[in-house]
Amino acid sequence: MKHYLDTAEEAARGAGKLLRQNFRRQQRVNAVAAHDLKLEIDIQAQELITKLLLEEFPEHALYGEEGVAGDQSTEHQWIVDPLDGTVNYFYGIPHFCVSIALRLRNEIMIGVIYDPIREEMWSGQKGEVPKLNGHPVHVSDRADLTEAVISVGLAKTGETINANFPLLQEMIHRVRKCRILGSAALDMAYVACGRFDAYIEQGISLWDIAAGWLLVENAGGTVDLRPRDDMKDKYSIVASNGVIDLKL
Ligand code: LIP
Repeated sequence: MKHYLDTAEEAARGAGKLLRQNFRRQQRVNAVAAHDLKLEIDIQAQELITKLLLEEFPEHALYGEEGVAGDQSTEHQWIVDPLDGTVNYFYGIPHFCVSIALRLRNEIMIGVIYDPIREEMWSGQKGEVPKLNGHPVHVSDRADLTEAVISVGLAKTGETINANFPLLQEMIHRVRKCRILGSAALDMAYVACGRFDAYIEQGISLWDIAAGWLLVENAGGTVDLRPRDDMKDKYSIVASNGVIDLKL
């Protein structure tokens, strides 16, 4: 597992360096939607990660936001979001990351999230306390909802905004603060190290939260992930420190 983790960190650093070097430069936009953008650099970052991981592990497969590589039925599948927080990146907002997870059969075994601007690397393997830049992290122990700071994601379509907005309206009166920062993977990393007490979002993709799922659970928190019947390949997620009751 250690070799998988080291290689995942190396791939995250490589993609992170590419994103940092091109940050706040002219970006090639491949697709525009009302609440989302697709950038060429998303694809370049995923190509770099795919090269670094599948050259080291040719028998593995990769499932990413920008496409798949290898036989998806194989036991080892890397789940990758090469640039989580794409809209932040395009607008020069320094809140985005690289997210890499390894699924073995049906279990997430490795999780790495790298913020190349703050140079923060969260990494962990199943059964071990995850680390932030080499230091063990743990979820917060805040149980009182009125004192909580939570993150709410609105996702990226009119449909998902309509699904998430009532939750935001409800929670904003129950907690101290709600934050909408635009990167699910960093939201999960922030729950894992106790910066947020919880993160909720409807209509999220597996690549946005797979690495964070492992980090939050191994840092003492809980993750409730449910497939959405009404949205293809989308999930609803409630990630928390495990002691707070969001009363959802
Ligand atoms: C983003 C997620 C975020 C969500 C955004 C978008 P992307 O992922 O991390 O939580 O609210 O709509 O889905 O598209 O930047 O990889």
